[in-house]
Amino acid sequence: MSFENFAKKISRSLSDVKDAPFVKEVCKACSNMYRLGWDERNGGNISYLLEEKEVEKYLDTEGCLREIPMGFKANILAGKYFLVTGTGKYFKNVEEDPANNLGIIKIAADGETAKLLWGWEDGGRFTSELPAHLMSHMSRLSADPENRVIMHSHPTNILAMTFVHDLDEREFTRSLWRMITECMVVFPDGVGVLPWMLCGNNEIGEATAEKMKEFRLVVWANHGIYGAGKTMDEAFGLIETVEKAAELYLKTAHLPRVNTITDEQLKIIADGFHLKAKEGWLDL
Ligand code: 2HA
Ligand code: ZN
Repeated sequence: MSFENFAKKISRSLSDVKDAPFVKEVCKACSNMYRLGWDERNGGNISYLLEEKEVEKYLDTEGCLREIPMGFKANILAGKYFLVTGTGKYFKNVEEDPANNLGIIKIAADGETAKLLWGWEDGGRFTSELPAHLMSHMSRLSADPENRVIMHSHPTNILAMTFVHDLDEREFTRSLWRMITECMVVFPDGVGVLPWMLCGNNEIGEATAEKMKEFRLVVWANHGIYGAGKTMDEAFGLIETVEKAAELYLKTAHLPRVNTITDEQLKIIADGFHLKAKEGWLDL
């Protein structure tokens, strides 16, 4: 830290960012996701859009520990702050060591450089999936200005389902909706599905962001899922619900189907909760 920044920190008596509620939320989410078996080794990543008024309680928002090129342009995010998990970092370790496993970045005015304000103290950098995250933030913000969280992970049953189910997103969603009555309530807008693609590059980022204009959930076949939300709970809860539905699908897919939730009943659920099922996705 430069003398100037140090002086500012003293004069404004900034609190320790490790105690910030947004850092604690990400730590807790990573631990929960690890315990649920969704994030083996370095699998999974989270990005959390922070407000300046939250960040400035803890950090000098004009400071910069390092500049890290992003390799893509995110102009409309210039000046925005994100708490992001690091590349190669294990979710199981985040809670005990947030300063090495997480980072807080500010997107520079050029829209293609990340200014590191805190974290990755061992010299690390943001997740390899930053393109998919920031491009998805741009898409979700255009659909919902209050969106703040993008979350990626590898839940076992969702992944397994992509090996045995048609990847048509209408059919995939309908199979999930039928598994738990709550599914229609939680994701009436459905689930987008991408075919297998190489991860960690701008191409899959662009494809994910295109789906995120329409969906808060995007399945990556044979890889995992992305969830978006206004809060950590919303993004987590969406993935959790799809994962449970996928588990039920796999537990019953090979058995004779004696009962089901019909399309008429799916419509009754949507109407009952004043929600609208994705246009044209119910056969009525
Ligand atoms: O960060 O999950 O998709 C590890 C991954 C890549
Ligand atoms: Zn992944």
